[in-house]
Amino acid sequence: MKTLGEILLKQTPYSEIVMGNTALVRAMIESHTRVITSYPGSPTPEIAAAIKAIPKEKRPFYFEFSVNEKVATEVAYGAAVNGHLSTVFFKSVGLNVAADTFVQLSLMNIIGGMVIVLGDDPGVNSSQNEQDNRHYACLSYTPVFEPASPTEVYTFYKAAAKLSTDKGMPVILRLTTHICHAKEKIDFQGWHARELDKTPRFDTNNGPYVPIAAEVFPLKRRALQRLETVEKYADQSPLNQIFDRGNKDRGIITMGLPFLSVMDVLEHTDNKPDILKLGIVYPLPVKMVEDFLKAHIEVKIVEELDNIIEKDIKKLAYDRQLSTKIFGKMDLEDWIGEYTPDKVFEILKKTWPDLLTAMDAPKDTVSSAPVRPPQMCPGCGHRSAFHAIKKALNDTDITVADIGCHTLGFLPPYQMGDLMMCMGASTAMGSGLSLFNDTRKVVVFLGDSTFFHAGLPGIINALFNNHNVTLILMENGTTAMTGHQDHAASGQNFNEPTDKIPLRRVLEGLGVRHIYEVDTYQQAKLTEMVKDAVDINEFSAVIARHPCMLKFTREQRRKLEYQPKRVDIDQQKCRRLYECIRDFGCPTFTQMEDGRIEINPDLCIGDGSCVQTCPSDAISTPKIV
Ligand SMILES: Cc1ncc(C[n+]2csc(CCOP(=O)(O)OP(=O)(O)O)c2C)c(N)n1
Repeated sequence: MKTLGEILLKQTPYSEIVMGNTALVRAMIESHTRVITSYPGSPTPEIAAAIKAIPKEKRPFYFEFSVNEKVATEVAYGAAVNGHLSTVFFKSVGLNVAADTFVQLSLMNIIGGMVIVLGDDPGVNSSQNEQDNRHYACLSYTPVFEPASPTEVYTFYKAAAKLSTDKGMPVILRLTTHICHAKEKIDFQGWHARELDKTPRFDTNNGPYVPIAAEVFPLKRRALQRLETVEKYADQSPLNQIFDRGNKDRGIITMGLPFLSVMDVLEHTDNKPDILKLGIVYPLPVKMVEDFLKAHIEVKIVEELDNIIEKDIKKLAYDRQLSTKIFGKMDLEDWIGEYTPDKVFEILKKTWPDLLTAMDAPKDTVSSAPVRPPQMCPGCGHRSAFHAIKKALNDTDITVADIGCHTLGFLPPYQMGDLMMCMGASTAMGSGLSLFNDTRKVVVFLGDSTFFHAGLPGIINALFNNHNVTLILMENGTTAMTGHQDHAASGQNFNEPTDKIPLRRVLEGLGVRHIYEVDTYQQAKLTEMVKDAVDINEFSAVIARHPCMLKFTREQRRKLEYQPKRVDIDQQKCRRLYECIRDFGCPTFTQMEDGRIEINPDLCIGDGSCVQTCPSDAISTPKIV
């Protein structure tokens, strides 16, 4: 049996069932991509997991997790103007962080080529919003390729990399959650390793690379001209496809996941509409769209999230004075959520009530699945922290959450986190909340990965402008929420061990005068520290530390060092006060029908953080089972 790493490096053609995210890695290898960067975020982390499956010394490229998406984009750009085909990937909202750099890319002559892989998240499976990143493409004159299947992830990346290299311009490969995670049998082509050319090729003659003032107009002109050439390229490209059913009345224009849903819904329908499936969604293949409109009396645009293509197509029809009746989004609901088959069924029914019958309605396979509320894992240090911190605060105090596993502290029973925005925003929002506020303490939470990602400017601002905020740094040694990627305080980067950048020393270096530090399992101590910290009328910080227990136990299992442990309930001592479920809230505790509390043996990891929470001393110290 070959390992995934061996499969990805295979030189001869082969077929394999893989995820879209894995297919992307093979496409990057075949395209001779040399530098790949990222910051973790769903739905993209499995791209890095596939990269990790290739031993470092065998990787035909360099990969790093950078400290945030902006930095990742800059590293990839630097490599690309030095002649190396590069790629940066991150999640939807990552583009907001990268934007200041990203929007300049199209002005530049990116001699090596650069593909920006976006993991958009229609349906908000794991994001704080449902933003449609195609808006950024229009804003920055950057072409967008949008695959509809893992096979297309593979072929579209290769086409995007070629276009980018040929034209020296950035190209976006826009993936969405289910395209990243779907699996499919893909026929991969062969690949031959090339010697890595280490000659630095950066040359200012390929520039200018300094876009200021008067330099910008010619660069903008060139970006627009390039986009025009891509429009012509799109008209010829096999990535845009027509499914001709000989229907002169009705046509559908669609792309990506919605295309698959359309095909599903129409499977048994008579009189199927023709379909124009766009693979290049920006810029539009104008001639192809015009011909498609002319060939049909009515055309429906089935487009997930915003009505970007609808507007372009309606403008085109207006400019060319076409009489085709064009249906775009029809009500508010059409703007929201993933275009799964059931949704597309409703949308097509609204448009053409006679097209579909109840027989065509997709079977509901989702609503029968039990709902699982999000919660912290058994043994999570954040739970212990919130349990202790809650005791230090008044009900009127304001707590500001940030993004990470600790965000879940906003849920009952802790309810720590009255507001939340995006990565790194907690300290500065807390600063604002502290203004004209002498009575309600402001406590903000920040994870350690987020500290480096976008947390530091808010902290520096709070110090610089003397804001009265207590920062609680939830240090668990990893980027837990997205799958345990290392960060600058982990002592390890993606490729090798590295010096830790300790949070305490950074805070000291910034001049934080009041720093407390404690393991979150020491709940009484943490409560006292937080009380002290909020009583100081200036910026204070508490480092609330405990390793991520999910990562810890997984590593122990891998090293065959894991010894299953468990706590027990002494039913004689238990006074049924239920603090364990009501206030501490570890999912391990189960209340039985007769009122007893029992331990779920499948969940308990025997960390013992609960022992101190029982006023009846009924929870035993953990024992090996
Ligand atoms: C701009 C942006 N990039 C990436 C993400 C995905 N993401 C969600 S939480 C998180 C980091 C969490 O790590 P940390 O701050 O250490 O908190 P932990 O989950 O370990 O508690 C990331 C990268 C995001 N939401 N926004």
